[in-house]
Formats: sequence, C-alpha cells, structure tokens
Amino acid sequence: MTVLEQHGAYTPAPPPSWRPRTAPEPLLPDAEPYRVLGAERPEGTEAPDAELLRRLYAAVVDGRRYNEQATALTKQGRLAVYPSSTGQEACQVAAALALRERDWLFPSYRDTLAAVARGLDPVEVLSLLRGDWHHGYDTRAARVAPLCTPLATQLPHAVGLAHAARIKGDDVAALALVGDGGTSEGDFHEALNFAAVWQAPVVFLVQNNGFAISVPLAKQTAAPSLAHKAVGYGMRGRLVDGNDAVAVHEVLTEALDRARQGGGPTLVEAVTYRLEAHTNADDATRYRTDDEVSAWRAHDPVTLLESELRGRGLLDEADVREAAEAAERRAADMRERMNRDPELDPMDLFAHVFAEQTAQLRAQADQLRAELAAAEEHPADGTAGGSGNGRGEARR
Ligand SMILES: Cc1ncc(C[n+]2csc(CCOP(=O)(O)OP(=O)(O)O)c2C)c(N)n1
Ligand SMILES: [Mg+2]
Repeated sequence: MTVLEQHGAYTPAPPPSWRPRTAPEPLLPDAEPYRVLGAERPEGTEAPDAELLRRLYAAVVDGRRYNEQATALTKQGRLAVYPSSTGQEACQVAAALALRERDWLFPSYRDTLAAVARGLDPVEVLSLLRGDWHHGYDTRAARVAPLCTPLATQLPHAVGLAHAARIKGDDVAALALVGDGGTSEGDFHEALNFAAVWQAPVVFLVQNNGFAISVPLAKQTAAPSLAHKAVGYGMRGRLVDGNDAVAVHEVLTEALDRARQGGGPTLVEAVTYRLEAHTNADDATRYRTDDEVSAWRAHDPVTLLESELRGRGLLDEADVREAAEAAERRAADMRERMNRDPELDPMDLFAHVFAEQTAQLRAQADQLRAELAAAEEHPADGTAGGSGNGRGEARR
C-alpha cells in the first residue's frame, strides 16, 4: 500500500461516472490534410471570400520578403540569429488573421511573422533575436506572448490564460503555436491534458515542417499523424495542408469559434515544410536532399494563393507588382531601422536578473561602472572624455 493510499488521498478505482470512450470518431482528424486551394469545394459551400484571399495574399507576399530581409540582416551582423519561416508563411499569416482582436497568440521562436501579421512592429519583434534583454513589445497590449525559445513551454501558458479567461467569463481564445519536434516535450502533454480536462478555450497549431533541426518526423513519433495525438487527450484533432493559407485560416477560425463558445480545445496539425535551414547557423544540406526541397517548392504557399486569385480573376499583373512593391517598402524600412546602432547601456547586464542583487553581481557592477567611467575619461581613440553617451554614469 502506498503512502497516498494509506492517507486516503488516492483512489485507484476510476470514479463511477467514468467510462472508456467507445466511439472516438468525432475526435479523429481528417484522413487527408484538408485543402481549399485547388480542391473541389464540398457541395453547398461557398467559394472562399475574395477579400480574405486578397488579405492573405498581401500578407504572405509581405511575409516572404520579411523572411528574406531578416536572414540578410544576420549576414550583415545586425541580427544574431533568425529562424526563417519561408515555406510556412501560410500558417503564420492564417494564424494571425484568424484571431479576433481580444484573442491571444502564443508564438515560438519561428513565429516572428505571425506576430508581424498580427500588427506588431517588424523591428520590435526581432529584439530578442537581436540579443536584447527585452523581447521588444508590450505583451499585454498586443496580446502576443513573447516568442518562446524553450520548446513547448508556451503551451501551458496558453492553457492557463485560456482557462483563467473562461473562469472570468471573458470571451477570448488563445492560439498556441508549436513545432513537430515540440510535440515530444512534456509541456506539450501537460498542456493538452489540462486543456481537455478543463475544456479550456485554446487551439494548438502544430506546424509540422518535417524537421526538428536535423531530426526528421519519422524519428520523432510513431503516431499515424500528430493530429491523432488529440484523441488520447479527448479533444478534437484536425489535419490541414499547412501551405494552403485559406484552409488553415478556415480550420483555425472554426476551432477558435468553437473554443470561445465553450466547445473545448482543438489540436490542429498543419503539414508544411521549412524551405530554408533551421536558422542561419544551420546547414540543411547535411540532412536532406535538394530533390526533397524542390518537391516542396512546387507546393509553395505564395504560388498556391496567387494561382487561386488569378484563376478567379481577382489578381492581375498590376496587383502582383503592387503587393511586391509594398513588401519591398516595408523591408527597406525595416533594414534602415535595423541598421541604426541600438542605444545600449552595458549596466543593463545586471538589471532584471534578481529582484535583490547578489553580492557578487554588485561587485561586478561596481567594477564595470568604474571601467566605463575610466574609458570615458581616457577614450582609446585619444579624444577627450565626455564624448560618450553617459554610459559611465550608469543608471543603476
Ligand atoms: C526545451 C528545449 N529543448 C531543446 C531545445 C533546442 N532546440 C531548439 S529548436 C529545436 C528543434 C525544434 O523543432 P520543432 O519543434 O519541429 O520546431 P521548428 O524549429 O521546426 O519550427 C531544438 C531541439 C530548446 N530550444 N528547448
Ligand atoms: Mg519542425
């Protein structure tokens, strides 16, 4: 007998109302990834809204250019690291556009573009990846959590926020983004389990881009699909073509509506592909073939949308040029602002570490303050002191 049993705190038998679910079908995901672009519309359903198609198109064109620009900035030393979402723009943009203003987004490090498409400043969003101590934007005002680097830890946060909103009677939903590799984390399990038990208004979007750095999905899981994992938690799973922005938008909008109405969480797996390396520090040719990449380039999210719009007479050469020029203007603005030297205070190294400074940190801070003051008085380039930015006169 365990200690818990002795104290009567643990009841090994399930509660009397518990029954194994004999019909998991309503929870099972789509047999094939759900598609809208280039697919037959089921009878009785309308064609995707023209205005939505145009908005998605402008955003994916902008997103592709944003990714290129951010990657270029890593080569110029202006950005420490950039995990590109080229090839995944449909997921990024659809996620942002499916949210209502009061909803919350919980992104991972790869989801800069989703935050930009939600309306955040493209430069502020890069603060962490630039190496700043702050993530750059007002989380509460934007309702976008910080871009999360520890895998899957954003998921329990999303569930907690959604659960709290429900308790308060607040009509909001949370959308949490995670990668295929992130689904192997304990946080993924804990988040999904609690979300289903509490019927929290949260939607999980797994961007299955084929790899966790160099580890292919086949080495990550033996599940029939990542969306199937939903069944084990007692929530609905959906499988969607992650390069089809309209399909992802439709599936997420429906799942978020259901969540807000008390219908519980959904796990959405979007099948997509990372066309670039994991980050600028990775060499993807070491673990995948050019043929594989080419095959995915033929299913490019930007081209898929463009073909649909052209086919429906909603886009002509002038519109394509206009979208490209708008993206170019935004990229130029971002480049120009990222090329300005940031105003940094070296003393910030010691701030925001502990609520109460340790003795060692105090000593180190004093030392740095003295060194900065000395450098200001005797600059290495021989100019007289006082030309600095007052960093020696540290704020703290
Ligand atoms: C808890 C934790 N373990 C390991 C890492 C190192 N790491 C960074 S990215 C990554 C791969 C993640 O792959 P996936 O979840 O598929 O996301 P993707 O990068 O493909 O978007 C790993 C293992 C980390 N950031 N956090
Ligand atoms: Mg991945």
